[in-house]
Amino acid sequence: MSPKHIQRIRRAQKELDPTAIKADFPIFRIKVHGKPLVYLDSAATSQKPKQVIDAIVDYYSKYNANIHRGVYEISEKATEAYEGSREKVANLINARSIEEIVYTRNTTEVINLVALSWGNANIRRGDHILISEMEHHSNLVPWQMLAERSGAVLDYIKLDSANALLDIDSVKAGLEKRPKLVALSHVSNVLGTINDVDEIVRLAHEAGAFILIDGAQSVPHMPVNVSSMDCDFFAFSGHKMLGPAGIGVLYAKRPILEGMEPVLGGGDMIRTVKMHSHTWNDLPWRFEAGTPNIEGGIGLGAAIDYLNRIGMGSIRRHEMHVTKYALETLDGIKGVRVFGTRDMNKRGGVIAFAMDGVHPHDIASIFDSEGIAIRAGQHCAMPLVTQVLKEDAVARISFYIYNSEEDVDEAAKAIEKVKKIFKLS
Ligand code: 7TS
Repeated sequence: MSPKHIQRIRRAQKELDPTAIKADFPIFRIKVHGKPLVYLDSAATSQKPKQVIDAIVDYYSKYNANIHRGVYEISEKATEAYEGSREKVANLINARSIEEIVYTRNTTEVINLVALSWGNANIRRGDHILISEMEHHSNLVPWQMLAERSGAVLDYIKLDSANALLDIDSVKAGLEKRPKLVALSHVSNVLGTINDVDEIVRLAHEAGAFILIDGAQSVPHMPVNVSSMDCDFFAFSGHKMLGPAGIGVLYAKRPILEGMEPVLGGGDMIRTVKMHSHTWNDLPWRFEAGTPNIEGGIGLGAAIDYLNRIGMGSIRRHEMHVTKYALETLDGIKGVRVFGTRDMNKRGGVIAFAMDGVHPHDIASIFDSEGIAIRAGQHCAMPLVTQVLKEDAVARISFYIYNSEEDVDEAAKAIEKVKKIFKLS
C-alpha cells in the first residue's frame, strides 16, 4: 500500500471521506439521463457497497444450503454466517444476547408482529395506545388495526407550534391516560426530528406503559444502545443500512419475548411436534417459522461490518455536517420552505421542503432530469403531511455516508432549474 493510500484510509477513518466511500458502491458508476447519479433518497432505501453484494454472491456461489438442519459442510457454513449476523446485530445495538434479536422481513413486519402477538394478548377494550403525529404508516396502521379489533383507544402526541419537535406537554398529557403501550419513531422520516427517546422511555415506564421505538431511520445513521435506552421493543430494517431488502430486526427484552406467542407456525419454530400438539423452539427462533431470508441475514452482517469499519459516530458527524450545509443552502433560496428544526442536535439527515406554485412531483421530475433521485409525496406519513403540515405533498432529500456538499450544490442547481421552468422569482 502506498503512503498516499494509507493516508487516505487514515483520513477516511478520522473524518468520513464520501468520495472514498462512493468508490465502494457500483451504482455510482451508472449514468441517469446521461448524468452521474446523485442519490438523495436513502431514507427510502440505501445503496449497497460491493462488500455486501459480494457477500450475497459468495453465499449463492460457494455455500448455498438451507440452515439449521444440514449436517454437511456448506449447510453448517450457511448457518454460521446467518447466525453470526445475528450476533453482529446484537452488538451493533448493544442487546444483551442473540435471544433478543428476532429476524423479520422489515420494520413493518416487526411492528405487526408485536401488535398481533403482544398486542392481542395485552390490549383490551378501553385501553389506551399512545403514538405520535409524526409516525410512518407502519407504526400507525398496525395500532389502528389493534385498536379496531380490541376496542382500545388510539391517542396522539402532538407536535410543537413549529411542527418540528414533539410537544413535551402533549407527551405528558398522553401518559396521564396511563396507556398500555407507547409506540414512537426514533427519527422522523419526513421532518428528520430525533426524538428524545431516553427521556420518553423513562416517562412511559413511570406511567406503567410498555414502549416500542421505531428505529428504521436511526440505526443506519447514529450509535444506538437499546440497553441504556431501556425500550421494551425496537424495530429496524436492513435495507436502509446498506443491507439487502427483506430482512428486518425486532429487538425485545428477553422476559417480554418469553411471554409472547408466535404468530406463525411451521418448521424451525418448534422443538417437538405430535399429532395434536407441539412445543416451541427457544428464543429467538420461536418467532421465525419456515426457511428465513438467508442471503438477507448474511448481507446484513456484511453491511454491519462495513458500517463498523467507518464507525457510527463518524457517520452521525458526517451527516450533521452535510445536513447543516444543506439547511443553510435551502434556507438561502427564495421560494423554498423547509420543514423541521434547524437544531442539528435534534435532527438527522432528512430534509422535507416545498415550493409555492410547484407540485413536489414536478420538483422530483426536474431533479430526475438532472440525474438526482429524491422522493416526493406523503412519505407514508399521510396524517403528518396532510393534517399537521397541511400540505398535499412535500419533496424530500435524505443523506447517507456517500453524500457530500457537492450533492447539495447539485440539488440547489436543480431547484434553480425548477424556478426557471415555473417562472418563479
Ligand atoms: N418507520 C420509519 C420511520 C420509516 O422511515 C420506514 C420506511 C418504515 C418504518 C418502514 O420500513 P420498511 O422497511 O418496513 O418499509 N420509510 C420509507 C420512506 O421514508 N420512504 O420509503 C420508505
